Amino acid sequence: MLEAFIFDLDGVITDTAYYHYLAWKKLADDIGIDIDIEFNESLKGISRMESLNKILEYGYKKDLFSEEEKMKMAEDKNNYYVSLINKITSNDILPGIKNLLDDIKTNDVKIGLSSASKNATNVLKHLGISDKFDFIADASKCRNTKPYPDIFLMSAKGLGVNPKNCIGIEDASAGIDAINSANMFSVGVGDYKNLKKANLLVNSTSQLNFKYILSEYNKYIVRSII
Ligand code: B16
Ligand code: MG
Repeated sequence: MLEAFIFDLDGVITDTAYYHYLAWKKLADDIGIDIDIEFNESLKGISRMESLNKILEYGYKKDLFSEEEKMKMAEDKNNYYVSLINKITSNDILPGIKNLLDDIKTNDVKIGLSSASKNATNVLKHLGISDKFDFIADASKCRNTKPYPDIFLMSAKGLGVNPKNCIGIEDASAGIDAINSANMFSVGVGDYKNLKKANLLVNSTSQLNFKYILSEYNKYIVRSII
Protein backbone atom coordinates (compact mmCIF):
# COMPACT_ATOMS: atom_id res chain seq x y z
CA MET A 1 0.00 0.00 0.00
CA LEU A 2 1.35 3.40 -0.96
CA GLU A 3 1.85 5.57 2.12
CA ALA A 4 3.99 8.51 1.03
CA PHE A 5 5.60 10.51 -1.72
CA ILE A 6 9.02 11.89 -0.80
CA PHE A 7 10.35 14.74 -2.91
CA ASP A 8 13.76 16.08 -3.66
CA LEU A 9 13.65 19.88 -3.89
CA ASP A 10 16.29 21.33 -6.21
CA GLY A 11 15.51 20.31 -9.76
CA VAL A 12 12.20 18.62 -8.93
CA ILE A 13 9.99 21.17 -7.21
CA THR A 14 11.81 24.22 -8.50
CA ASP A 15 14.81 24.86 -10.68
CA THR A 16 17.18 26.05 -7.96
CA ALA A 17 19.70 23.61 -9.47
CA TYR A 18 20.39 26.39 -11.97
CA TYR A 19 20.94 28.94 -9.18
CA HIS A 20 23.34 26.53 -7.45
CA TYR A 21 25.16 26.34 -10.78
CA LEU A 22 25.34 30.13 -11.17
CA ALA A 23 26.68 30.52 -7.63
CA TRP A 24 29.30 27.77 -8.03
CA LYS A 25 30.28 29.14 -11.46
CA LYS A 26 30.89 32.58 -9.94
CA LEU A 27 33.09 31.10 -7.23
CA ALA A 28 34.95 28.81 -9.65
CA ASP A 29 35.61 31.73 -12.02
CA ASP A 30 37.07 33.74 -9.12
CA ILE A 31 39.64 31.03 -8.43
CA GLY A 32 40.40 30.29 -12.08
CA ILE A 33 38.46 27.05 -12.54
CA ASP A 34 36.23 26.67 -15.57
CA ILE A 35 33.07 24.65 -14.91
CA ASP A 36 30.17 24.17 -17.30
CA ILE A 37 26.56 23.01 -17.04
CA GLU A 38 27.57 19.43 -17.81
CA PHE A 39 30.03 19.34 -14.92
CA ASN A 40 27.27 20.80 -12.74
CA GLU A 41 25.33 17.52 -13.16
CA SER A 42 27.86 15.86 -10.86
CA LEU A 43 27.13 18.47 -8.15
CA LYS A 44 23.40 17.83 -8.05
CA GLY A 45 22.13 16.33 -4.80
CA ILE A 46 25.48 16.39 -3.02
CA SER A 47 26.29 18.66 -0.08
CA ARG A 48 27.86 22.13 -0.21
CA MET A 49 31.32 21.07 1.00
CA GLU A 50 31.34 17.97 -1.20
CA SER A 51 30.49 20.19 -4.17
CA LEU A 52 33.34 22.58 -3.36
CA ASN A 53 35.82 19.70 -3.02
CA LYS A 54 34.70 18.30 -6.37
CA ILE A 55 35.23 21.66 -8.06
CA LEU A 56 38.70 22.06 -6.53
CA GLU A 57 39.63 18.54 -7.56
CA TYR A 58 38.35 19.17 -11.09
CA GLY A 59 40.56 22.31 -11.32
CA TYR A 60 43.59 20.53 -9.82
CA LYS A 61 43.49 22.96 -6.86
CA LYS A 62 42.48 20.51 -4.17
CA ASP A 63 45.46 21.07 -1.90
CA LEU A 64 45.85 24.80 -2.40
CA PHE A 65 43.39 25.96 0.26
CA SER A 66 43.15 25.52 4.03
CA GLU A 67 39.94 24.23 5.67
CA GLU A 68 39.29 27.78 6.87
CA GLU A 69 39.60 29.18 3.34
CA LYS A 70 37.28 26.48 2.03
CA MET A 71 34.69 27.29 4.70
CA LYS A 72 34.84 30.94 3.62
CA MET A 73 34.43 29.97 -0.06
CA ALA A 74 31.40 27.80 0.75
CA GLU A 75 29.94 30.66 2.78
CA ASP A 76 30.47 33.13 -0.09
CA LYS A 77 28.83 30.73 -2.53
CA ASN A 78 25.89 30.30 -0.18
CA ASN A 79 25.46 34.04 0.34
CA TYR A 80 25.25 34.56 -3.42
CA TYR A 81 22.92 31.57 -3.77
CA VAL A 82 20.64 32.93 -1.03
CA SER A 83 20.51 36.32 -2.77
CA LEU A 84 19.29 34.50 -5.90
CA ILE A 85 16.68 32.33 -4.18
CA ASN A 86 15.29 35.26 -2.20
CA LYS A 87 13.78 36.43 -5.49
CA ILE A 88 11.84 33.25 -6.23
CA THR A 89 8.05 33.10 -5.96
CA SER A 90 5.25 30.59 -6.57
CA ASN A 91 5.79 31.27 -10.30
CA ASP A 92 9.02 29.29 -9.97
CA ILE A 93 7.30 26.02 -9.07
CA LEU A 94 8.06 23.62 -11.91
CA PRO A 95 5.19 22.54 -14.23
CA GLY A 96 2.97 19.73 -12.94
CA ILE A 97 4.20 19.93 -9.33
CA LYS A 98 1.26 21.88 -7.88
CA ASN A 99 -1.27 19.46 -9.38
CA LEU A 100 0.74 16.48 -8.23
CA LEU A 101 0.93 17.78 -4.63
CA ASP A 102 -2.83 18.43 -4.64
CA ASP A 103 -3.63 14.98 -6.08
CA ILE A 104 -1.42 13.28 -3.48
CA LYS A 105 -3.24 15.14 -0.70
CA THR A 106 -6.67 14.35 -2.14
CA ASN A 107 -5.72 10.67 -2.13
CA ASP A 108 -4.71 10.80 1.54
CA VAL A 109 -1.09 9.97 0.87
CA LYS A 110 1.56 11.72 2.95
CA ILE A 111 4.18 14.10 1.54
CA GLY A 112 7.80 14.42 2.68
CA LEU A 113 10.81 16.45 1.58
CA SER A 114 14.33 14.97 1.41
CA SER A 115 16.59 17.69 0.13
CA ALA A 116 20.34 17.87 0.74
CA SER A 117 19.96 21.63 0.95
CA LYS A 118 20.21 23.54 4.22
CA ASN A 119 18.17 26.24 2.45
CA ALA A 120 15.22 23.92 1.77
CA THR A 121 12.80 25.43 4.31
CA ASN A 122 13.53 28.92 3.02
CA VAL A 123 12.99 27.85 -0.61
CA LEU A 124 9.62 26.22 0.22
CA LYS A 125 8.56 29.38 2.04
CA HIS A 126 9.34 31.52 -1.01
CA LEU A 127 7.42 29.11 -3.21
CA GLY A 128 4.45 29.33 -0.80
CA ILE A 129 4.02 25.54 -0.47
CA SER A 130 5.45 24.75 2.99
CA ASP A 131 2.01 23.69 4.23
CA LYS A 132 1.79 20.88 1.65
CA PHE A 133 4.55 18.92 3.41
CA ASP A 134 3.82 16.62 6.34
CA PHE A 135 7.53 16.29 7.12
CA ILE A 136 10.71 18.08 6.03
CA ALA A 137 13.95 16.20 6.69
CA ASP A 138 16.69 18.39 8.16
CA ALA A 139 19.81 18.03 6.00
CA SER A 140 22.02 19.50 8.73
CA LYS A 141 21.11 16.55 11.00
CA CYS A 142 21.87 13.94 8.36
CA ARG A 143 25.30 12.33 8.71
CA ASN A 144 25.55 10.54 5.35
CA THR A 145 24.46 12.57 2.33
CA LYS A 146 23.07 11.25 -0.97
CA PRO A 147 23.84 8.64 -2.46
CA TYR A 148 23.41 7.19 1.03
CA PRO A 149 19.74 6.52 1.85
CA ASP A 150 19.75 8.43 5.17
CA ILE A 151 17.82 11.57 4.17
CA PHE A 152 15.04 9.48 2.57
CA LEU A 153 14.89 7.15 5.58
CA MET A 154 14.72 10.24 7.81
CA SER A 155 11.58 11.38 5.96
CA ALA A 156 9.98 7.92 6.15
CA LYS A 157 10.64 7.87 9.90
CA GLY A 158 9.34 11.40 10.35
CA LEU A 159 6.19 10.55 8.42
CA GLY A 160 5.76 7.29 10.35
CA VAL A 161 5.67 5.13 7.20
CA ASN A 162 7.43 2.02 5.88
CA PRO A 163 10.13 2.92 3.28
CA LYS A 164 8.83 0.08 1.07
CA ASN A 165 5.54 1.96 0.77
CA CYS A 166 7.17 5.17 -0.43
CA ILE A 167 7.82 6.75 -3.79
CA GLY A 168 10.86 9.03 -4.03
CA ILE A 169 11.27 11.63 -6.79
CA GLU A 170 14.71 12.91 -7.81
CA ASP A 171 16.58 14.71 -10.59
CA ALA A 172 20.10 13.61 -9.56
CA SER A 173 21.94 10.36 -10.01
CA ALA A 174 23.10 10.48 -6.36
CA GLY A 175 19.47 10.96 -5.32
CA ILE A 176 18.19 7.97 -7.32
CA ASP A 177 20.89 5.83 -5.67
CA ALA A 178 19.74 7.13 -2.28
CA ILE A 179 16.08 6.26 -2.98
CA ASN A 180 16.96 2.80 -4.31
CA SER A 181 19.15 2.10 -1.27
CA ALA A 182 16.27 3.17 0.97
CA ASN A 183 14.16 0.44 -0.70
CA MET A 184 11.70 2.94 -2.12
CA PHE A 185 10.28 3.16 -5.65
CA SER A 186 12.41 5.71 -7.51
CA VAL A 187 11.11 8.21 -10.03
CA GLY A 188 13.76 10.11 -12.01
CA VAL A 189 13.14 13.45 -13.71
CA GLY A 190 15.59 14.15 -16.52
CA ASP A 191 17.94 12.33 -18.89
CA TYR A 192 18.34 8.56 -19.16
CA LYS A 193 22.11 9.15 -19.32
CA ASN A 194 22.15 10.37 -15.70
CA LEU A 195 19.19 8.51 -14.25
CA LYS A 196 19.27 5.01 -15.73
CA LYS A 197 18.84 3.37 -12.33
CA ALA A 198 15.43 4.97 -11.71
CA ASN A 199 12.45 2.57 -11.53
CA LEU A 200 10.45 5.07 -13.56
CA LEU A 201 11.88 7.86 -15.68
CA VAL A 202 10.16 10.97 -17.05
CA ASN A 203 11.70 13.77 -19.11
CA SER A 204 10.16 16.65 -17.26
CA THR A 205 8.10 17.46 -14.18
CA SER A 206 5.04 18.11 -16.38
CA GLN A 207 4.87 14.32 -16.85
CA LEU A 208 4.64 13.70 -13.11
CA ASN A 209 1.01 12.65 -13.04
CA PHE A 210 -0.37 11.02 -9.85
CA LYS A 211 -2.39 8.27 -11.59
CA TYR A 212 0.46 7.38 -13.95
CA ILE A 213 3.07 7.14 -11.17
CA LEU A 214 0.69 5.12 -9.00
CA SER A 215 -0.05 2.62 -11.79
CA GLU A 216 3.70 2.16 -12.48
CA TYR A 217 4.34 1.77 -8.75
CA ASN A 218 1.59 -0.88 -8.48
CA LYS A 219 3.03 -2.80 -11.46
CA TYR A 220 6.46 -2.69 -9.82
CA ILE A 221 5.04 -4.02 -6.54
CA VAL A 222 3.27 -6.89 -8.35
CA ARG A 223 6.49 -7.74 -10.26
CA SER A 224 8.53 -7.78 -7.06
CA ILE A 225 6.05 -10.16 -5.38
CA ILE A 226 6.06 -12.69 -8.24
P1 B16 B 1 22.85 23.96 0.16
P2 B16 B 1 18.54 18.67 -3.46
C1 B16 B 1 20.95 19.80 -3.17
O1 B16 B 1 19.56 19.87 -3.07
C2 B16 B 1 21.44 20.36 -4.48
O2 B16 B 1 21.04 19.53 -5.55
C3 B16 B 1 22.95 20.44 -4.47
O3 B16 B 1 23.41 20.98 -5.69
C4 B16 B 1 23.39 21.31 -3.28
O4 B16 B 1 24.80 21.38 -3.21
C5 B16 B 1 22.83 20.70 -1.99
O5 B16 B 1 21.42 20.63 -2.10
C6 B16 B 1 23.20 21.52 -0.78
O6 B16 B 1 22.54 22.74 -0.84
O7 B16 B 1 24.18 24.51 -0.21
O8 B16 B 1 21.71 24.90 -0.11
O9 B16 B 1 22.81 23.39 1.56
O10 B16 B 1 18.69 18.44 -4.92
O11 B16 B 1 18.94 17.49 -2.59
O12 B16 B 1 17.22 19.27 -3.07
MG1 MG C 1 17.84 17.69 -6.86
